[in-house]
Amino acid sequence: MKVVLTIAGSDPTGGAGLQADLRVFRSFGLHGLSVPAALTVQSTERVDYVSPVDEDTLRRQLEFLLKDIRPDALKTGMLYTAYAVGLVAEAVVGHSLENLVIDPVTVSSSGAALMEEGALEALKGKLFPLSRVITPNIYEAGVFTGITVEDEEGMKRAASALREMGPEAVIVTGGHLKRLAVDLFYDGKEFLSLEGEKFEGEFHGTGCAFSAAVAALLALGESPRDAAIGAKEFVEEAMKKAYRPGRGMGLLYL
Ligand code: PXL
Repeated sequence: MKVVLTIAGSDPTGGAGLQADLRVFRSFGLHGLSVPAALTVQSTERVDYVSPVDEDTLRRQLEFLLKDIRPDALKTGMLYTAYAVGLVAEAVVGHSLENLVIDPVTVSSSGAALMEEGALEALKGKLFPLSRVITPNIYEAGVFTGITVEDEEGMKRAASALREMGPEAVIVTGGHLKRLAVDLFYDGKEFLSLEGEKFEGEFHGTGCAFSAAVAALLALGESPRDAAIGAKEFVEEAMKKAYRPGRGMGLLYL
């Protein structure tokens, strides 16, 4: 059985973070490994508090696990600290890990910071160059490039600038654009627009589920392009069956 690793934050609601990632991996028939980089205190309404996993514990989790099991792909989500970014980069290089997918999370849907000061710079400088695919949403694409993304033209300009930062392919997810849910794939050769259904209401964890599905499909040997197409379909199906277990945002059926 193929194996995928997530290094991400814990979300007690199960809607995002490593709890969601593990369910996505299983949906693709894969075994999931999970290393928490931060614990969040949150409900479906908001993130209340974040506690990073300390550097020594994080290093030990990665080293002890990776001495035993070699994942076929890995994804990062909420790493939170600059040292977590550095430790992941060391693990990827040290173990020659392939198929790194980066979900460059910045803030939660409710506006809470999911990365500490300095962590975004580290992500861009140390981890983007080691990645196969990065999956920013339009807001995150703007944070990393300084380009305000308001339409498909802006998505193309941001995707080109992001690709210069090192990843083999970039998928800018446009679910937060006003009219359409268009995602834009770019691998340096081809711009591919992936149009999807626009769903009403607020959902939690769509970015996590999308990047986890990309990682799962890369582990299964798909190309970044086919992984983008497959992951989009997967998330759309999960959104059709979304449910609302609490008082806040809807969660995907993963
Ligand atoms: O959706 C981004 C995200 C990622 N990871 C964790 C989160 C959130 C959003 O709240 O809590 C752990």
